Amino acid sequence: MKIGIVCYPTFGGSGVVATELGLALSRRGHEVHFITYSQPVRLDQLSSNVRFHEVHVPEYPLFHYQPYELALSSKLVNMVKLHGIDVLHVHYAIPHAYAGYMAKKMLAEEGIELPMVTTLHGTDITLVGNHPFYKPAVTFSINNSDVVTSVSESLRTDTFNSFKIRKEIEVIPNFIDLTKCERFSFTDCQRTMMAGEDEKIITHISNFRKVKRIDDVIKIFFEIQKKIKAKLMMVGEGPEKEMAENMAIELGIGDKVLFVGQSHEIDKILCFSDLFLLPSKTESFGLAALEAMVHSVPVISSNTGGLSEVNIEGVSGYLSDVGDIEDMAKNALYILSDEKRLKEFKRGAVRTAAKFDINKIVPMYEAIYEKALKEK
Ligand code: GMT
Repeated sequence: MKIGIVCYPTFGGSGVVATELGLALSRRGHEVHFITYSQPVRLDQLSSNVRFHEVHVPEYPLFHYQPYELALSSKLVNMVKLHGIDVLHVHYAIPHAYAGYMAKKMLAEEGIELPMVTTLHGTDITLVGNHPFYKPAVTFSINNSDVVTSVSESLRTDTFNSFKIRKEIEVIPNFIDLTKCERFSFTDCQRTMMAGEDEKIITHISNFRKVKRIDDVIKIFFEIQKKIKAKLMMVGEGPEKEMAENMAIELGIGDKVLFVGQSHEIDKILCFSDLFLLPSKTESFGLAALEAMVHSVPVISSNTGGLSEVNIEGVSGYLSDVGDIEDMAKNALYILSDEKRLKEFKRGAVRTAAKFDINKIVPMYEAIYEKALKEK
């Protein structure tokens, strides 16, 4: 099959899922075309089955806002015609589902039927998409997609609760390559670069937006380090980073909190981590938690959105109410303060991650594409 994938190319979860999916599909023999404004960050494997088409938005003095959707839909039309793309898969409703729908309509005028699958990822429904300025367009583009999927049961429910949706939404959870750890040599870990032998390493990875409650990450760690020797690794960039850096210094733990910025070495960082913190306000799935779990890192998270579908209470970690720093710190200390218990949770984390095996989930997308093609 020839599959066109539209996504955000940045470090965000939806872009990571879209890229990993495209790469997996290409390994299964499909021809995959990524269409977006710059090369997706995880698109690092050369293959004749994978192409990247960059969307350019020419500057024009009259434009206050550059019309990206227009450029994207035109690029989609051109690429579908040039490469004979069979099916379009757009990730994150805004503005991709809208641009995809326009491309579909333009192609239909020329007698080309292009089925479109839309995958809802999170804030396109729970935050941004819900804003009255976007809501009618998001509702319209979901209802006019040929197939709609969501990454968790919770997101599916949120979508039906917040929008007037006439379509069925199929849940296809995010996935992980379970061989990641086998392929990654643990001798490369270099834990000693980051912390002393007697220190535990606690990690948080995100794009440091308000929704991630970065201040809670610092506060939880502040409580933990009062009782055990530990370092906190803060991985990522975003609007809340400076606030967190100041907070760590004000709390007198500046030397224990390492802000490492955006990293291409997530596997290495997780390999030497003992615990992962994800106290988000909302989280439709929590891909970062799953990535931690596959590396045997237990997760302390909030119990919001789809997190309870990923992080299993008492097995892969613990879940607390949003903002309950005391409970999160208590649970973290319970796991970290006993080596035997920590090992059990590490095993529980990998076992839980196995449910999201890439080899089980990618065929679900293939089945969806087949269905969309049959209905065309
Ligand atoms: O960062 C992104 O690209 C999207 C982002 C968001 O804000 O919607 O992440 C969402 O999609 C990820 C991949 O499916 C999920 O793992 C995240 O839980 C979800 N983020 C939120 O719901 C806050």
